[in-house]
Amino acid sequence: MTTIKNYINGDFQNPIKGNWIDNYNPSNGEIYGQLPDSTKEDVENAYIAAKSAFPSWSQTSLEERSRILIKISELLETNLQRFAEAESKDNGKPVSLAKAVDIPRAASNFRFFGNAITQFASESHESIGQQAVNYTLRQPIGVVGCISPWNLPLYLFTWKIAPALAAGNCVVAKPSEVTPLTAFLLGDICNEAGLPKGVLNIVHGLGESTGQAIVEHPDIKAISFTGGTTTGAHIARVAAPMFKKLSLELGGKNPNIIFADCDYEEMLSTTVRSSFANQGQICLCGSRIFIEASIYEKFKTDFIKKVKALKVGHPSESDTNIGALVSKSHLDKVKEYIQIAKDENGIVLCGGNEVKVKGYENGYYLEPTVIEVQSNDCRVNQEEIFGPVVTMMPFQNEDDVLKMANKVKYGLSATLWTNNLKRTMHLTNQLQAGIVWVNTWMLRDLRTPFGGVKASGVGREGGFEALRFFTEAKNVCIKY
Ligand code: TXE
Repeated sequence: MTTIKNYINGDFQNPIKGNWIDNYNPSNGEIYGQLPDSTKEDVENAYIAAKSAFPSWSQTSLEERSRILIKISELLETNLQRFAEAESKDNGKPVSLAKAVDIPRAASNFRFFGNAITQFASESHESIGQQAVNYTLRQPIGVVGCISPWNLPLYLFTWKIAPALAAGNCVVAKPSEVTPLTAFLLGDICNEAGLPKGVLNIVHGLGESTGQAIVEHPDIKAISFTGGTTTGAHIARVAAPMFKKLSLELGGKNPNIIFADCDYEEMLSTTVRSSFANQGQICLCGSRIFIEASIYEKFKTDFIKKVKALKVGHPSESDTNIGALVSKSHLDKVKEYIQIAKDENGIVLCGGNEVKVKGYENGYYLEPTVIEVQSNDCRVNQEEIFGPVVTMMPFQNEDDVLKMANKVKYGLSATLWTNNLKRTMHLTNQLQAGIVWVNTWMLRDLRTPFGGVKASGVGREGGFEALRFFTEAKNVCIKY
């Protein structure tokens, strides 16, 4: 059994009240360990450690901060296999995916912000004729809270922690209680890299107790959250009256718009990936596919053939394309949406069934599922399913598809397949999203702003946007 502990002030600690939560392995449905059911007392201890470490860390030179963050990055790379296996065991994703994406990106997050902080500058303004000069200080906030979800556990956990630390803050962080393992393993890496005690503190537990305690803590001045829209709205209600800085990266229901003039084979292979990568548990997945009517039947035939060739299997198998969903409750939620689609006259073109993987019959496996829908207004086109399920329907022209793409409460990302420049400029300008990919998907440059509009959240992560979020700007005006 793997016992996960809180990482507070550089040490591993049991929850003060002595309560624990079972930790499941999605690939076989078995309990493989436990994690702390931390309370506000544990959060207070983490806050005290962070507060004590802040004066020194905030005055640590940029070169030293950079050195330590890059060292963490290097240690994650050295421990790639161990972290990838841990991530897969906790989340159900294929080890191959964790090795290729999750852990390398966690390492990149630390390396990127270890470098970015040495280039992060602010501006000055000379008040001509006033004998005055202004300069802007961008000072660290103090103790900040980072709360992350279960779909890309270490990837998203470090996407918040790295800029927070780089900017000179100290952190109280909570990973999802569903996937705590790699966050737990990160503690040793931080100690080995020489991160001073108390600069990063990781408290495990449930959202409504441990997470809530972080959000409502009066002296944790900023909250960076990634997770569901409902939870994001709740956090905003708690934090807003406390005037905390908030970064909310929430859900998505992203359109994948395919015109007949696209590079067809590139589009087809990428669309399989954008539909089912990570079992469809990425808020950036293109879960609503819109195909120009002239190629609709051809696409339907070709796409279904490729989807049927995907292998649902144990995450440890090198040829597994689709691993286990993250939990029994999530599997049931996704299955419920497939039933809703049928009730709304959707046609399940392929998939839709649970899979019993030999030897792992209690694991949470589901076939990749494609549903042909009659209207964009149906529930499976309006609500986030967050599983290996996509819908598809034809469109007649640009105006038709733009209306449908934007007619949803979310606005995170969009994908557009066309070689027509005028169409590209028009649609990318009009799509209601924070990220628009043209003739690609999930191509990420960490310098770019990351986040959504509407119900997909508030604020942007990435690049200098993240460093601005984790600092307070102060204008100093000197008359001479
Ligand atoms: O979210 P939850 P999940 C979205 C994705 C999906 C969801 C999946 O689209 O909707 O997140 O993640 C903690 N106070 N994105 O189900 O339940 C909880 O313990 C404080 C969008 O995990 O919101 C966990 O650590 N914290 C994103 C975290 O919040 C609370 C990418 C998320 O849990 C809390 C990834 C509370 N009251 C997923 N309740 C993007 N846009 O990048 C829960 N938590």
